[in-house]
This record gives sequence, structure tokens and C-alpha cells, in this order.
Amino acid sequence: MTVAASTPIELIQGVYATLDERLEAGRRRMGRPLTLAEKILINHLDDPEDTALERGVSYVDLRPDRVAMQDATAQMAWLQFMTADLDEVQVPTTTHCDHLIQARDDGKKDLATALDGNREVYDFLASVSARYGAGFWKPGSGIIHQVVLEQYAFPGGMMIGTDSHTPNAGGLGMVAVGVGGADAVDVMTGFPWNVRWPKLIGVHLTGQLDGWAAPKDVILKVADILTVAGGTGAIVEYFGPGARSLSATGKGTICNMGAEIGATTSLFPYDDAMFRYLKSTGREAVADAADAVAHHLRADDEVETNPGAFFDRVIEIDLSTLSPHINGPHTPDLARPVAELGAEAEREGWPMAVSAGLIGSCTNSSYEDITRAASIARDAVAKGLTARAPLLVTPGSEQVRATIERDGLLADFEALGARVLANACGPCIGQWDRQDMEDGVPNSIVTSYNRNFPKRNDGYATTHAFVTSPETVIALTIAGRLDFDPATDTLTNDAGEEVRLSVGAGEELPADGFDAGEETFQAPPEDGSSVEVAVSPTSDRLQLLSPFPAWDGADLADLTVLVKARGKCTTDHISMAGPWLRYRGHLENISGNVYMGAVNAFTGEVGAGWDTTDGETRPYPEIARRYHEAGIGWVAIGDENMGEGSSREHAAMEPRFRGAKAVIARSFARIHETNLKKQGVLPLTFADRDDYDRIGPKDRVSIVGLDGLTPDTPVEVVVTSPDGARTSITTNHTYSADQIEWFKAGSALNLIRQRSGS
Ligand code: MIC
Ligand code: SF4
Repeated sequence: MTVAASTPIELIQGVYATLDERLEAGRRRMGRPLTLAEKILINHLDDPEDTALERGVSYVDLRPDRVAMQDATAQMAWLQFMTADLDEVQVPTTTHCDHLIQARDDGKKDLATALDGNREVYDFLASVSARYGAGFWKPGSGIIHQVVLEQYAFPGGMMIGTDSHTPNAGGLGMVAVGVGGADAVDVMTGFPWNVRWPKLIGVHLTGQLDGWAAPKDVILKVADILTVAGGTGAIVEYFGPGARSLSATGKGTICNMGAEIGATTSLFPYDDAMFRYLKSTGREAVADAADAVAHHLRADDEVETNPGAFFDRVIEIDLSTLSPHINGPHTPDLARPVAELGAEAEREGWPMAVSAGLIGSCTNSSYEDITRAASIARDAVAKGLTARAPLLVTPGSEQVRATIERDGLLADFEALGARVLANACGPCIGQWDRQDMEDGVPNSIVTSYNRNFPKRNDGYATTHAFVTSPETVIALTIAGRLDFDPATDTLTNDAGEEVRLSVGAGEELPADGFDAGEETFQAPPEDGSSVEVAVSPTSDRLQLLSPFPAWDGADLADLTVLVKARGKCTTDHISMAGPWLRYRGHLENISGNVYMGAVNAFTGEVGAGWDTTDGETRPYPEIARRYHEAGIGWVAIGDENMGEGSSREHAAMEPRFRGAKAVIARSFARIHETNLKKQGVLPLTFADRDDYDRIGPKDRVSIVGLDGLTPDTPVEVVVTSPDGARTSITTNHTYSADQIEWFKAGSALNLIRQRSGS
């Protein structure tokens, strides 16, 4: 398979060719018209005839059209793929280098530093992609989701990506889902992708955005309504006249941040804005092909007229009355209108001064976003204003960077004193070597990113991060305060005059077309079999994997409680990013961060607990290593929405590697739960959520009756306290019959190996 720099039209035509027949069959089966998400899923079913399609219940096998992986997750995925002993990937796959570039000085210097410092990892990713027939996007090419939107996404398509913000491609009408590396490996090795048939949430958009309101505000509002767990197990489908008023990249922003409500994915119906975006990004043939089947690329008419009959829940948003929002700190669903932030910050004691403003990330770095923000910068400079806080801008892709440079927009930011960083994730993932602030100093930052968990951007727990639209970021950074509402407040300029910022004026697409910039794509050779993939046995960044042991058929008796986490325990708490991104290809080394951010439910301490071997208090990673070395099996206990946030399977592999047998929580985020299953760790949920309180620090936990593990049957957990008292509690699981085989084999990958005889 050779993978090009964009999706070949033949592949797309192949997907469109089956629409007529499959959708007709789908309507017959369901006995009703179909929503868009249902159409795309039905068209990608492995077995369209016989698969049960009960929402939130049935597990289905799907055949995605593509796989995309970013460098921080691709390393582990490729290391797993290599153990399958295949000659090439079975589905078009791309690797994107975006997460490992640290922001410090400026784009050019930072890229050079990254090329040098990460050489071994980049060489590995370039060679492994070439060896197995995958496309490789070099460092500097941009953030995976922006590149995918520009090159690979197409209306009606379906893809998976090893990053939770893969749903960004829903802005082009694609079902694009974030998964762990093991899921990607299934598809790359030719197996179908297994997922629960989703529930459907419809968001009916009417009206039109006005004033300072931006597409970002739609998702900030949806996050407010649904909260960080509200989209779990669901696809969010947007529709209505308001949807048609938004640009494709604006739609992408909304779908992107659907990850923050736990949604499986989000998407918009095909429309003129998508047609324009496809044409402008050099994909005329795709635009025409989509236009020819346009009626299949949106929900059937009845859905828009009577949505209540098709969706599990319908949310109404009138864009005309939507006010600009800003969410945070510490969680992306803590929302309020910008106008109300000042009062709340005052009440809560959040630092009122803005210490930095950051524009970019996969959520908000399109040409339109940048033109809108740049117009405000221009306006501010013309009115004699300067930014009161540092402003950092990260273009989403090389194509966006080259175009905004050509169009003079970079200069607009620079005139305001902004620094332009590399086309990469940078401060969005803790890759920010922040020079202007010390750890321990409470401060507030405003970003156009999507996540704002503590330590996420600069690694400081004392930084309060607020997420908002690029235009609000720039306004608050110019004002230097959280209690500034650009719609009503004025600022004092150099001449002592009171001036008001004008509303940003964005351009949907560049009038002169996009400038592709530097060539950053490496196509694989026709035959990659002679390419050598180097992994040095002495490397501290890459380590070949050994299979996890299979289940021995016995119950899991007398397990120690390594950690009982209280409150939020996101993947950032379980396997921190920032400096640890360095070890994403080395399971043993990265296990040095396991549960480092978890709040100990017994003591309130962060990242440390009680070591059963000698009664000492130690950091969790150290206790985990000691248990591993001593062969002590353990469990982790979690609160609500355990593993919220990212797709990183390290948050499941590290516990597995160190001897975790089960994670028992009040509830799980979808990707983390699947990642645990795939790696052979049992994810169980308390049937009675109060049973969480029954687990003490020195208890022993036994998971019994596992030889009878079957779908939909509770699992008994016996908790023995130090005085010998035993309590039996009931837990639930979501394993399907097929998935139970993953547990038995020790991991999903072991099962693939068994099946392919390697
Ligand atoms: C993130 O935004 O947290 C990341 C870094 O992109 C992750 C993936 C990762 O941990 O590598 C994600 O969102 O899946
Ligand atoms: Fe990169 Fe941030 Fe987007 Fe994750 S959310 S892919 S770290 S830009």
C-alpha cells in the first residue's frame, strides 16, 4: 500500500458507491429514516446484514477508511504493530509529528531544537512508517487534526486516530473517532474496529453568530450543558440552519472540543461551506464527488423536522443569542459568559491579571481563526494599544503558516509583540518551557485550546487556565485582565484615550488560495521490506515490547490497593504529558509517572500513598515499581469519569506493566475503559456508587468468579479489611463476548498474534 499526501479520489468513490444500497437497507432494517451518523456508520459496517444495532448496547465491527496517529501515541502503536509480524498496514495510515516540539523561543529555533533532541524518535517513526507502507508527516508539518482536515478528511468518510481530538474531521462531515493505539493496531493489521453502537445527541442550531461570538462558543456552551461526562457513548450530530451558517473549520472547532464532553465523535452534515473548503484546499474532485451524493451526506429530511423521534436527546442553540463564553479554570465544562468572568474570579480569588494569552492548538488554528484574531491585533495597534501580557501564536499547519505569512497576518501579531511558535501542539500539551513565570505563583492564562486540567500547559499547578475563542483570547490579553468584556468595556491607549476594540473580521478562506509552504510529507516506498527500523537496546526513549502474560484462569485474589483516587483522575493525572512525552516509546521509563497526579482519597496528598511492603509513604510510581518487582498484584480505585481526557494508552499500559489487575471506578471515560480492556486490565464499575467509600487503604481486594465472566453479568469483588472482616460488593463491566477473549489472552494484541500465527 502506498499512502499519498491526500486521500485518493478512488477511495472516496469506493465509499460513495455503496451508499445507495446500504442506506436503503439500513432504512428498511430500522423501519425509519436515518440520521447522518447512522448513515455513515451503516455504510462502514463490517457485516451490514446481521449486525445488531441497539444504541448503547450492541458492539459492532466497523471498517474505517483511514488511520492517523500522532508522534506521542504512534510510537507505542507502532511498537505494538511490529509484534504482529505483518509486511504492511492493511488500511491507509499516516504518522504526524506534532506533540514533541517544545515551545521556548520561536518556531524556527524550537523546531531545530526538537529535530536534534528527538532525532532517535523521529528516525524511528519515519523508518517504521516507510517499512510498513504508511505516510509520514515530518516535524513542522502541523498539528495532526489540522493536517487531516486539509488533506485526508472527506464527507461521509470514517476514520480513527490515536488522539482524542480526531473528531475535528467532523467539520468535514466525517465520522472520526479518537482511540487508543491498540485499536489502531487492530485496523492496521486488517481486523475491524470494534465499538459500541452509539447513542445519538442532536444539536439543533438556529440563527447566526453575532458580534464577539465565535464557533468556539457553541462547544463551550454545549460543554456547559452536557458536562465532561455527558457525551459518553454518544455521537453528537449538529444540524439546522445555524449549522449551515458556519465555516468548515468553525465546524471543526466545535467537533474537536466534543472530546471534552466525552463524546465518541461529533459531526456536521455536508453543505456549501464544506464544498468551498474542499475546493480551496485543492480537492476539487472530492468536492464534486461529495456534491453528487449530497443527499446521502446529511440526515434524511424527517430528522430535521422531527428530531425528537431520532435522537436520544436534543439540544437547541440559537446562535443569534449565544454570548461569548470562557470556561475554566481546571475543567473545560465550567462555563460562563465572558461578561460574567470578572465577578466570578473576584469571588473565587482567581488572579485577575492575565499572565499570558495563547492562540492556536488543533481546536483553533485555521485560516479563519487567525484572520479574525489578527484583525483585532491590527485594530489594537491602530488604536495605540499594546498587549499587556505575552501573546503566543501557534499556526495549525505549515499550509496555514505559509499562507498567513504571505498575507501579512503574522506581521500583525508581531506588531502587537506576539511570538509565533512552531506549527505544533506546544503549550497545549505542556511543551512550554515557560520563562516568564515561576512555579508556585498563582496566575491566570487564557487560551484558545480545549483542555485546561491543572499543569496542562506550563506544568505549574498554580496556573489557572481558561479556554475561549481566539478573538476573546486576544482581547483579554490586550486588556491584561479577566474582568474585561470587549463588547462593552474600553481600554486606555498610549495617548490616554478611551478606545474600544472592534469586533474581529475573519476571512473564511484565503482569497488567493492556500500556500502549501514547505514540503513536509514523506511517502512510503513502493516496497518497504528492505527498510531497517532501528530500536537501540540501550535507548532510554524506545523499547521493544514483550507480550503481557495471558490470564492463568484463576481468580484474582488478595490484591493490594495501590491508589484510590478522589475526584478528577484524568489521563493527565495517570500519565502526565509535558516532560514525560519523552518516554512515550519506552514503557518501562514512562511508568515512572504512573498515577503521579492522582489525589490520594485517604490523605488528600497528590501522587503518593502507602506502601504495603513496609508501611512507608512513597510516590505511586515507586510503589508500583516495588510491587512489580515483588510480583504483588494490585488494583486502582477511581471516582467518576476515570481516565477522562486523552486517548493515551500509556494510562492503561503503565498500570498493566506494573502489575495492575483491575481498575474499579464509579464510572469510566470511553477511551480509557477500552484501553484498559485492550491491555488486559479489568475495568469494573461499582454497582452501588457508595461502595467506593468502603475501600480502605490497607484492604485486600479479590475479584472472584472470573471463569464465569460473561457479558452483562455482574462481577463479585470481596474486600477484606486488615481486621479480617470481609464485605462482598457488586461491580459491573461492559465486556462483550469477543472482548472477554482479550482479557483471557492477556491483551487484545496477544489475540491478534494468536490469530495471525505470529
Ligand atoms: C492531548 O490533547 O491530551 C493529547 C496529547 O493530544 C492526547 C494524546 C496523547 O496523550 O498523546 C489526546 O488528546 O488524545
Ligand atoms: Fe495537540 Fe493540544 Fe490538539 Fe492534543 S489538544 S492534539 S495536544 S493541539
